[in-house]
Formats: sequence, structure tokens, C-alpha cells
Amino acid sequence: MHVRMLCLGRHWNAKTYQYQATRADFDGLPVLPLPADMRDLAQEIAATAGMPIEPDLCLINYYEGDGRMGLHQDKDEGAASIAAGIPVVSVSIGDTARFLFGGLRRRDPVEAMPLESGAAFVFGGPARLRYHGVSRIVPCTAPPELGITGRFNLTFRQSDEACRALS
Ligand SMILES: O=C(O)CCC(=O)C(=O)O
Repeated sequence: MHVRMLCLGRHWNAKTYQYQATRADFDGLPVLPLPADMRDLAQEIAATAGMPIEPDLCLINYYEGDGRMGLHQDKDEGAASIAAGIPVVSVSIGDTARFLFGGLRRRDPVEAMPLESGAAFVFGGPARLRYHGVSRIVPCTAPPELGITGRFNLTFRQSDEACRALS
């Protein structure tokens, strides 16, 4: 993983791979809240794909020109969330990414697709644990009106903490 990360709602601890209420592996401060309008946007996107979600957290990754993320599964949200196939909702802003989407096993074939600024990508249900990653960032492809270099990727998720609060 070669990105900078900010978490909203719940903090993903990069040392323990667990979600926490404080940024224990960074500065110990409480995690910033997930704004309601961001949560609503994620729900609208997921609904378009026919998948309900009550997101309680968002990971914001910032990729510079040499940013990348190796193939991995998103499986730290908890057994209940994953078993229910609650999706991950991804929104891309800025430079285009070469996004890799594989299968349920690491060695499965991988499809590469561009995720341009404004793209939304939802994977849930039987696809929830598909391997995915970013092999490269295509420089200078961000819409000029954004005035940014690099790429922001926002992934909204529902952790088991949220599942428990809803039940
Ligand atoms: O940047 C992306 O499109 C993928 C991000 C990702 O895989 C993750 O945050 O787990």
C-alpha cells in the first residue's frame, strides 16, 4: 500500500487491521465523524446498484503519482457485515486509476479497468470479498476544474458496530 489515509466515522488501525473509535496508531485523537451528506451520497449510490448499506465509516485514500495498492480483500468490517454482503461503495476523485478487480481467490484472473474522476464502484453480495487493488495512477488526468493533482478514493463501509446498533 502506497497511499495516505484519513478515516471518518471509525478509524482503521493499520497495525492491528481493526476499526477503532480513536486513532490509536497515529495521534490517539478521536476519529472525525462521518458527515451525514457523505453517508447519504454513499447510500444513494448503493441503492442505484440495488444494495442497501448503513455506512458508519469512510476511508479516504490519497494517491500521489506513484501511489498504488496491492491486491487485497476488504474483510475487517466484521463477520456479520460481510456475511450479509453489505457492499463497499467506492468514489474516485482526481486522476484516473488503473483499478484491478479479481476473484475470490488471490490467484483468480484479474480485470483492469480505469476509474476516472466521478466514478462510483460498488461491490457487495457475492462480490463482497473479491480481491481488488490499484496498479497505477495516470498522471494529469484529473479534471482541470478540480485544481488537484493525484487521486482521492473514498470507500464507505458498514462495520459490525453499525450492524449491532441497527439490530
Ligand atoms: O483506491 C481504490 O480504488 C481502492 C481502494 C481500496 O481498495 C481500499 O481502500 O481498500
